[in-house]
Amino acid sequence: MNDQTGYDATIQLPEGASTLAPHVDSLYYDIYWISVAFFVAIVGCMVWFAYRFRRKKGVKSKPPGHHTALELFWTFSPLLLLGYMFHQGFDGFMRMSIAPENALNIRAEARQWSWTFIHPSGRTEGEMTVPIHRPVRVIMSSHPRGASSPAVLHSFFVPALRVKRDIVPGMYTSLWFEATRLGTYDIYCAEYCGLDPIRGELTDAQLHANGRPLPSSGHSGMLSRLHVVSAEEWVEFDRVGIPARFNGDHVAWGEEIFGQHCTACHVIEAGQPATVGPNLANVVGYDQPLAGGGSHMADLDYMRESIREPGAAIVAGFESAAMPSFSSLPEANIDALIQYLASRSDRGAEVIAQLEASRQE
Ligand code: HEC
Ligand SMILES: [Cu+2]
Repeated sequence: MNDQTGYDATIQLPEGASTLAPHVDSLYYDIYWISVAFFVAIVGCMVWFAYRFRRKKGVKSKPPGHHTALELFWTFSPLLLLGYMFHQGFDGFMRMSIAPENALNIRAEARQWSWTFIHPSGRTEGEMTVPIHRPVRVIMSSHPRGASSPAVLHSFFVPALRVKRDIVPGMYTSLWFEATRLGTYDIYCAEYCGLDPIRGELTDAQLHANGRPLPSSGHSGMLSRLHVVSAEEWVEFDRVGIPARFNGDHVAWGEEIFGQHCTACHVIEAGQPATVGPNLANVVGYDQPLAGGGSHMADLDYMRESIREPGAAIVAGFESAAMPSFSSLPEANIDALIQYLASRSDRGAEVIAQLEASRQE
């Protein structure tokens, strides 16, 4: 699954490392060659006319009048070309804007003059790491650095991915991409976001290191890197262990996660009436009646699916309410949740054994 379809840099463009890159590049080259054709045609005619109709002794100029058909032709025929460019550009813009449903969510926080990336497990780094061949949605926001530095306009730009979008104070913006090539790529801020007033007092060593500007040099130092890694390295990178305070107790950890995300809609007390969603006591290990007839055993797969993709199987009697997807929770958190739910079921022992076994591997 790690076959790389990205490509090297050319004289004109940086390396292409995302599924969007071929689309952007082909449009770029189309526009480039259209421009070359017009340049040759227009400058060619100009040079030829300058020579052909140059001033000659004894020849008086006879300025021509209108040629309506010709004028209509050169006014309206470029519309076709412009229409093509607009269509292709808009198509690419829409592709970049609408992330697939199963995208990983990574938060990007911009400050004067640094980047913070919060990965799905909560792992927070100054550089971004993503798995190859997985759609990733970047959810971006601007933040004040401190009392003296407000939230300002920035722009997230990764040339190798061909994605760029502004980060506007007071709102979230997002884009998505799917990396197609392993490696490390530059991340820039592409919106001038200010210069530190103390800059004049800094020495060169405080402004640059290893040939790169440092954050102290202001906007131009607002640099970071994107690491595209294999699926295996990604699992290693974004692993979330059980927090130390639970001392290995997955049920207690699951109960905490349940309290954070689920109690708004679910009770988990046998005999209590259901609220928005079903009462989750005695669910694991029991057959669940489904909307539209039939039923499904609440085994480990069913439980994982119910939390990641609640729309896939709707519980009978709850057709009118919808549960949001929790697919952005890390796998370890979802498994802890399920272990907690299994501990609240008379028939949960088998699922608990499966979960414990899967952690041994
Ligand atoms: C906004 C309300 C809401 C929240 C929040 C919510 N759920 Fe649900 N849940 C529902 C509804 C409604 C259903 C029934 C419809 C369906 O099956 O999708 C449901 C169904 C389920 C089912 C299937 C139950 C069965 O009897 O088969 C499970 C398991 C579940 N939720 C677990 C969770 C967990 C775990 C969380 C917290 C991470 C959670 N839910 C958060 C509303 C919610
Ligand atoms: Cu910036």
